[in-house]
Amino acid sequence: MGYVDEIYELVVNKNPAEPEFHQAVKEVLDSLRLAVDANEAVYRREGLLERLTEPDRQFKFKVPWVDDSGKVNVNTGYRVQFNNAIGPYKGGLRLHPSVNLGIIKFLGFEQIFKNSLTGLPIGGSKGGADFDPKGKSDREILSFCTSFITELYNYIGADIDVPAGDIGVGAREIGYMFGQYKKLTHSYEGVLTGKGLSYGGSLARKEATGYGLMFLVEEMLKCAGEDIKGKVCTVSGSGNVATYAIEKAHQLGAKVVTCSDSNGWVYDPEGIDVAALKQIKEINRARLTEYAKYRPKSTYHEGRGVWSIKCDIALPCATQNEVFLDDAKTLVSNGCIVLAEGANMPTTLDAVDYLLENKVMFVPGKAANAGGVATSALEMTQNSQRLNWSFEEVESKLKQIMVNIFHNIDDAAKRYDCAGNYVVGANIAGFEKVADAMLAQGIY
Ligand code: NDP
Ligand code: 2IT
Repeated sequence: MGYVDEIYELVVNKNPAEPEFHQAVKEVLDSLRLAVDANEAVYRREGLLERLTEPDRQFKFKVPWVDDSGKVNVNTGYRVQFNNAIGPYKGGLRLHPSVNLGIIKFLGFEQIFKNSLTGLPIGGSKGGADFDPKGKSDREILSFCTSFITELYNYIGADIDVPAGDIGVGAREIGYMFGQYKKLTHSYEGVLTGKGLSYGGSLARKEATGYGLMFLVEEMLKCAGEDIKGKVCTVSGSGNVATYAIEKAHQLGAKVVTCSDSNGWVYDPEGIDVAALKQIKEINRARLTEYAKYRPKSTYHEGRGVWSIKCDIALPCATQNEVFLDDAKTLVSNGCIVLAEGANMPTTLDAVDYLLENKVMFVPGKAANAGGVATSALEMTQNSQRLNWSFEEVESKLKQIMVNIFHNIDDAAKRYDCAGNYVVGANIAGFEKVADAMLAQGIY
């Protein structure tokens, strides 16, 4: 058995009941095959893949908090510090009832390669809790966030591990955590990113993941001799990534006709109204069922269905495993030419294979959604310098980073005779720098 197959088997045996973690590791290891084969003797001797697939450390902790009726509730918090070969640990926090250790590990593992692809000095980590923010009052969110960070603050720091947002965590949650961190440490440091603009946040961080996704897609299409202008896009999700992907897609002249939440989806043939979406999601914190009030020509459908709509470009921006093989078949038969992952691992492995076989330009999340964490790293730089850059300055740096990512993954794929396979390209390009840094730093 080859080295990568041995390591995959080891990971599955050591971490049973963590299917999302297995899936993420399988995707990476399968694409590293060629790069690993070329250096197998050294990598085996140095235990490189064993070290890469085992988190440096993982924390699991109790998060007691008080609801508005006065009752005490208890959730489970996690932080997995996966790898800091190229910089301090960096990665988001997810608050969703589905969160468990395996999900946090898959996200932390992906983050290693994503962060490497940004070209910036950040290692990989992820955290969160099985807390459901839906329907909670501001005071309940405050109670939860205060308790969560009161434990987590022991393990993080501006040069140690810098959390940020993910599903269920935006500027409100980051603000509550930052306030409590300050109180506990008597310090004012850039320990979290995605902060509000009045206390150290970066302009364009809120927009960065969705904008970055579209900058990468624009560049990829340009290199393929296509124009993003006039293309029809389908988007899933209606949170941070989805909203700003739609906004930038429209600015670039494409038209997005769908969005969704975990209950249902909207089809708006004239193009999603971003102002209405922001009002519903960011201000009212309401459900997409409200969208038709703003746009009478749109339709709302219960359940799943975004991928049944004919499109040129599919942009899953909700959560993991939301594009299945059947969806991939529908997308291909409808003439879709691009699927770029705004979310982390939204496409199942068999669906990815099908898209690649059918020559759809498929860009994995670790490349396509890296604009969020890249801009977090720019926020860290601004905090260290005690400076704030303008929106235009941050956005232009973000665009350059996404253009560079596309060319790096494209080149890496070509180097290994896999032109157009951006899964191979992204994994190899992300891996090379981390492997080099790990080997240079001895055994840890
Ligand atoms: P938000 O919480 O802002 O939005 C999440 C959206 O996805 C909501 O519309 C939500 O619907 C939907 N969703 C979440 N879970 C499910 C589910 N199990 N089934 C169906 N729909 C679901 O999160 P973000 O926009 O920040 O994150 C979206 C994705 O992008 C995630 O995969 C995240 O890891 C990834 N990502 C985020 C980055 C960031 O900077 N925020 C950076 C890079 C990647 P509902 O409201 O009904 O729950
Ligand atoms: O998945 C991700 O890259 C994020 N949720 C953003 C992480 C960050 O540190 O900005």
